[in-house]
Amino acid sequence: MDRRKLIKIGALGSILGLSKSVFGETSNGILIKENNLIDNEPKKMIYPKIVSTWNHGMAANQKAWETIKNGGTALDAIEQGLRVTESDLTNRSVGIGGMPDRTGHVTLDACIMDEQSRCGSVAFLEGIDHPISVARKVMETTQHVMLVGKGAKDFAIENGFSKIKTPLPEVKAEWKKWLKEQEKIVKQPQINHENHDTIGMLAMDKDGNICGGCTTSGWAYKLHGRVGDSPIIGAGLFIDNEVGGAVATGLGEAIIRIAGSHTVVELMRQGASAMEACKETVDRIIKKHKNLEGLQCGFLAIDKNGSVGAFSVYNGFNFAYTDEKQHKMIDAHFDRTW
Ligand code: SD4
Repeated sequence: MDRRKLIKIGALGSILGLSKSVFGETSNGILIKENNLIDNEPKKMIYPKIVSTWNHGMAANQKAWETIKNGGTALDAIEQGLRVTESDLTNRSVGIGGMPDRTGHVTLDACIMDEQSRCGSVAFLEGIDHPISVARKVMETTQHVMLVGKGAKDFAIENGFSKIKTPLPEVKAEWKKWLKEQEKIVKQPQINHENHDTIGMLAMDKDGNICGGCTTSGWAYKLHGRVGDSPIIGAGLFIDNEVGGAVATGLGEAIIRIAGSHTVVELMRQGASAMEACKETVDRIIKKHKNLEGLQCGFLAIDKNGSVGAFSVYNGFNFAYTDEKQHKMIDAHFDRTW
């Protein structure tokens, strides 16, 4: 995006009274960029920082931060951080505690990408406790990017990952209850903002290198075989270390349709801030969908200068932010309210 267009958007934002909410700078200096519209000089905020989606990001960021502080790489931080969420058996949308598809199978999706644009991914993986680590193994030890289903599971077992029986008993009981309620009526699976809880994480190290990861059990009661955006490089996650990184959460089908995370990164390449890129990508989703009922999607991004932005279709999306001085939740900006 060129300077003239930014100024145009800035002026429009002011007319609409959006300048503070969309382009303003927060007290912690995370979001940008009204000033940059004038001086066009992005602020450098390069120091280690971790961001991740939703409340469960706090515990994950904590571990990721410790990993970096103990000499780990940004990639180690991503893996270790996301493993915390995957290990939480009370989490119904990430890892083996996740909700099953409509046939009772818990199928997990995850991917990881580093500062050299190396990436690994697993999808439709069943009964393995750490999909993010399997994704890293795919990236580091194979010639491939993505393994799915039985092949991914066999690969995990060959590489020493342990098998876990899923669904967990309490999850199975919930699924059985759901099945009963359905009483053979074939409905579209419902998605709402309460069960949008995939974790996507971005980490920047002290040299400004960016890595990212994403892990989920996906849409509860999805059709058997459904894979969302989360394991798809360019949809659920994209990193280009020259430009920045982005992760997505929400209705995967809508995110895939516009190659969401890749779109965010490409907009940053054209000069948009992390915040502007997330907003414009959400705008694109809104434009492509006639019916936005229940269609929540959110993007979280970090640009090469270390600026962070997050934007969602509806209110309610938030993210965990961690650096040397702060460890806290921040609400994303949004287009509309529920
Ligand atoms: C999916 N994007 O499988 C995931 C779900 C999600 O927060 O992000 N929930 O479509």
